[in-house]
Amino acid sequence: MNKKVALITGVTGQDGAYLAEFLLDKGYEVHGIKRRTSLFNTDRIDHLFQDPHVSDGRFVLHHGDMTDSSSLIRIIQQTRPDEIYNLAAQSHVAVSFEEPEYTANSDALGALRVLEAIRILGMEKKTRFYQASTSELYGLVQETPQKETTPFYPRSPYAVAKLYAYWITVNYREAYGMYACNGILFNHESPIRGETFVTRKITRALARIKLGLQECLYLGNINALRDWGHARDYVEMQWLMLQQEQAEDYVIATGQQYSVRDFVNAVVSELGMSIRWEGDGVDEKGYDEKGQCIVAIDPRYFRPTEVETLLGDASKAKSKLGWVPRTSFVELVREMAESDLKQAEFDLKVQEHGHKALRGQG
Ligand code: NDP
Ligand code: GDR
Repeated sequence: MNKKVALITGVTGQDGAYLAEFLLDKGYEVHGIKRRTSLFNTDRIDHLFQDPHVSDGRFVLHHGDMTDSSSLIRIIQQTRPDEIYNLAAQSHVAVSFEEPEYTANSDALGALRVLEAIRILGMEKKTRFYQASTSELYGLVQETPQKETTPFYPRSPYAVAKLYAYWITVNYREAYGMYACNGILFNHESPIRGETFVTRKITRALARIKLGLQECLYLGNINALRDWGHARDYVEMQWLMLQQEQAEDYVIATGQQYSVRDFVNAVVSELGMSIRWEGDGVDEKGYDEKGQCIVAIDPRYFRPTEVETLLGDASKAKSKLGWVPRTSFVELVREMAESDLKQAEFDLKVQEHGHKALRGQG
């Protein structure tokens, strides 16, 4: 049997890296789209790359951009994928308030461009399409927990753009009989999560504070509640959704909810530190055992409209796909904290001895 071909947009991101690894393990030929940047942006996938000069590599990268139809059409025409995973997006909710038009272009129209490319190339019956939809669609929640039938109420330019992408995916499925589906994924994290999302910001900063590399961590709304899972578990479901007889949309979540403050407390305890919270609202602060302020609120991180609470009900994925999340909240926190502590130890050595002193230390 010929090996299956997958194309991943957003392959350089957190999910793209885990998904590429997962599909390569399954024997796929994997193509990824990366955009041109002035510095390398492939750190997360460098270990998967094989030099085309020395192997016939099953992992191939192409330059393209979600805002550029012609590049998308060319890549899909060249690679003729059996499965497309549309993960590329300006994925930061707070940034979407600063760059709403660009966010709509890449996140909403980007999905349309990929779907149209499949149609223009006459590949509607060959190519299956996965859209990275999000729990942010629920925004101002209308029902708890949230499931596939819960009404949407987006609260940011990011979520509004993703709402368009959600519905255009449904529309192409219904209008053209395409196998196209939405994974409505709740927050998922990992040691390779972007450093400005709250979980990674916390593990990175607290590890640095522990080693004396940083004094304080500034956060926004620490009362926000989220349903946090592990990215490694969630990409398996992205693949499973494309292996069914019929294309359908699925919620993926752990069904457990914690606040940002709970996440801070869990990381503090994982790192063997302690924290004492004092004060209210913007004046609330967290102190360590020596009385040093290690967490404070900076209102600059508040969002014009906030999503206060999200909690998912993944019963449909459990019963129809047999999917269950494997990693617990505590295990997720531990993996992220350990990884950032190692990085902080490395940074400390460099600060104390310079790069030369590290030579030969591996
Ligand atoms: P990341 O921000 O880590 O990765 C986003 C990827 O999209 C990166 O590879 C980025 O490239 C790429 N990208 C951004 N803009 C463009 C563009 N204009 N053209 C081409 N590529 C572009 O996100 P995640 O991996 O965390 O998330 C993957 C997808 O899932 C996103 O669509 C996100 O919105 C969605 N999602 C994520 C959830 C989560 O909790 N992680 C939950 C629900 C949905 P570069 O590396 O160059 O920046
Ligand atoms: P989110 O993730 O907006 O849910 O979107 P993020 O980690 O950015 O925020 C989660 C919650 O934490 C609060 N918060 C802070 N957030 C950040 N980034 N920085 C802070 O300093 C801070 N302090 C408090 C936020 O206000 C929010 O309530 C993520 C992205 O991956 C999306 O692409 C994805 O669709 C959703 O998850 C599901």
